[in-house]
Amino acid sequence: MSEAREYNFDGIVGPTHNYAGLSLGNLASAAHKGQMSSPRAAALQGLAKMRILHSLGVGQGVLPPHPRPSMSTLRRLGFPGSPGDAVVRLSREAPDLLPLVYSASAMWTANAATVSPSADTGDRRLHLTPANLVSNPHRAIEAGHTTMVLRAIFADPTHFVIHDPLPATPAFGDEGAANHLRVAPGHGRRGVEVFVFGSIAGEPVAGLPRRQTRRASEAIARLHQLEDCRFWQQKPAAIDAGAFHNDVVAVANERAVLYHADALDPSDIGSLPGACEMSVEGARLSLAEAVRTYLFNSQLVSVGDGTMTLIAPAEVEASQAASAEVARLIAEPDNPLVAVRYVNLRESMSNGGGPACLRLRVVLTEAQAAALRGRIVVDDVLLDELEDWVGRHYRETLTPADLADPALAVESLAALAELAEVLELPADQE
Ligand code: SUG
Repeated sequence: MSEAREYNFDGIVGPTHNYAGLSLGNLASAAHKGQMSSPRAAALQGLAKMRILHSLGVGQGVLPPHPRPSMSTLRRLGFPGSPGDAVVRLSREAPDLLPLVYSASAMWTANAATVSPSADTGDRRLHLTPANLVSNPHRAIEAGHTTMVLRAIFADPTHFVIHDPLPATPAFGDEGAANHLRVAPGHGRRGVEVFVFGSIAGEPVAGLPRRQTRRASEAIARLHQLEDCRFWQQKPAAIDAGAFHNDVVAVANERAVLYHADALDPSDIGSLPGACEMSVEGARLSLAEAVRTYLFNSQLVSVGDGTMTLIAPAEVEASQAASAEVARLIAEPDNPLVAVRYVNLRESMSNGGGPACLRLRVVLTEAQAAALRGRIVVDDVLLDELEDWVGRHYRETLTPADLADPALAVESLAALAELAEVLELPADQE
C-alpha cells in the first residue's frame, strides 16, 4: 500500500465558461454576474496549473468538460431538434435558462464526487460517489454525466466502485470532495475521513444556503465502508461569510490540516490522531479576507522529500495579510510546509473556483493507476496537445448575450467531440 500516490484530476475549463451569477452564497459568482469572460484564457490558466503540479512530481489527471449546451437538459425541458435549433427556441421562449444549459461549472471537479482510497474502505477497493449537487440547477445537471465519465475511467470492478449519486433531494444535498478532508500518516496509509456539513437534512435556515447535509455524508460513509470517519458541522458564520464549501476555509494533506479558526472547531482538529495543525486566527486574517483571497482553497501537496508545497491563488500574493500568513507558516519549523507557488486562475476565481476547486484528489496504488482507462494522466505531450486544442476551438471572449448565438452550440459540441478522441474516452452519450 505504501506505494500509493495522489493524483489530482483537474476539470478542463469548457469552451462556454461564462459569468452568469448563478450561485447564491458564492460571493465571487455574484460579483461578476454579467461580465465578459475569456474561455480561452480560463482553459489555459487551468492547464498552466496542471503543468506546475506535474513538474513538481504530483500525479496529474484531467476530466473533460461536460458537453454544453446540455442537450439532455434541453430535451427534458421540451426543446428537441438540432443543438442550434433548440438553443434558438430556448432563447426565444425562456432566455433565462440559457446560462443553465451552457454553464461550464463541471470544471470544479472538487464537486464531482467524494473519493475514499482503498486504504480506508472495508473491501479495500477505491470508492467514489458522484455528487448530486442539488443546491443549484446548473450544477445538478452535472451528476449524470459525471457518473458516466467516472465509470468510463474507473471501469475495473476489481479496483473501483462507482456508486450512484444520492437521491436528488435537499435532504441529501451533496457537493462531493469540497466538504471532505482526509487525514492520514501517508497517502497510502489508513486515514480518518472527515465530512463537514452545513445542515442535518436540508432544513430551512436564515442566512446563505447550506449545501452539504449530514444525512448525505453519513450515507456516503456507509456506502464507502469507512472504518474511521467523523462528521463536523461547519460554523454557520463561515458559510454566511461566503464559505459555501468547506474547501474555502480548510485543506488537508497527509497529516497536515490548514484551516481558518473561525470556520472549524480547533478541538475537533485536535482530536484527529497525529494531525499537524496549521491554524490561522481571525485576528491575523479575517474570514472576509480569507474568502476574498481563497488562501485555504490552495492545494497543499507532498513533493516527495517529506515536505509540502502550497499552490496558492495570485490573489493571496497580492494580499498583505494573506501572503504574510503563508510566509509565517513556511517559516514555522513544526509543519511540513516549505514552499509556495502562486498561480493565476483569475477566470475561475471570478466564479468562486480556486486551485483546490479545480481538482478531484484520488489516491491510487500502482495497480489501480495501471487500471485507469483513457488517456487522462498528463505528461508534457498531452498538455501541449490540450493547449493546441484550446487554441483552435475556444473563443477569446464571451458575454451572456453570446449564449443565444446558435454558432456557439455547434462550436462547443464539436470541440468536445474532438477532445473525446484525444483523451480516448467514449464520445458524449448525452
Ligand atoms: O458551485 N461556481 C461554483 C464554484 C465551485 C467551487 N468549488 C469548490 N469550492 N470546491 C459553485 O458555486 C458559478 C457559475 C456562475 O455563476 O456562472 C459557480 O457555479
